[in-house]
Amino acid sequence: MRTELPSEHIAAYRENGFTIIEEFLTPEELDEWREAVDETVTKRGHYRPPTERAGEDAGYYTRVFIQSLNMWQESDRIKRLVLDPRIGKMCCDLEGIDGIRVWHDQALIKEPWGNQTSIHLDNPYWSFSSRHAISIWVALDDVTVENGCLHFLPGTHKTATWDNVGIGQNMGEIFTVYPEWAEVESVPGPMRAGSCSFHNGLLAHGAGANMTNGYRRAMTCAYMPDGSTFNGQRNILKDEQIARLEVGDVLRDPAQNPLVYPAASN
Ligand SMILES: O=C(O)CCC(=O)C(=O)O
Ligand SMILES: [Fe+2]
Repeated sequence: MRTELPSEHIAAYRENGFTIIEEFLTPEELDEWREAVDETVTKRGHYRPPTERAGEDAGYYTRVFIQSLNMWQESDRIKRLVLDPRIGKMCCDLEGIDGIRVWHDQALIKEPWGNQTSIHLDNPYWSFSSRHAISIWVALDDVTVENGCLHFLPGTHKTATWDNVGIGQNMGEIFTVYPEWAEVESVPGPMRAGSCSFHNGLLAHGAGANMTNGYRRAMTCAYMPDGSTFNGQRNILKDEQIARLEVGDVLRDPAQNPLVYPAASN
């Protein structure tokens, strides 16, 4: 795993809100990430044959990607990957913070001919509000402009607020809230399998449609700065968790938001 972060990378990340690390995983590590993700997505029944998919409700969102959430909670293999303190340290160094926890992991698999991921912000959906939320996005396949690579709107994390528009079917819906961003030149992030990107939780980003007959598999994890507090939004929290939380409580349940770095006792 390529964990060193030259200071230019850190500076560019803070300026642009994202950075790409080529050849992040070794070929052996890439095999493990692919197998661990495929194993859990298959076990959950999230992969379905195209013939089966074709017959069901062709809702737009089910055709954006297969989304498999918080796989670390049921797979020790995935847990080892997304709770790797080396990744946690990279997140902390990029964001200039001392500690980080998991918010949620997610496999995001664009199926052949999958719809686009419209431009959006991540953190306004989540149950904590922080300018230092950060996600890793690991390419498990070669990701190209043709099969739906990410596109970033550099610098938008600096002016983003928590005003949100849902991820709708219109690529540019977010510009109704942030009209000034419509002028920003987007940067595509094609990557070889095993490379990764990090992006800030308030950076505007999206992905193109998958215009190919192959899968575009990515494994992602969103991380939350240690000490973040509940903002009252449900997002992925369950009823019993919401019932125990008051707005302002620190989110530190190790079964939901384990500490990744520094790797301590939670
Ligand atoms: O993979 C995609 O299409 C979108 C990914 C994304 O929005 C994210 O990782 O925050
Ligand atoms: Fe996102």
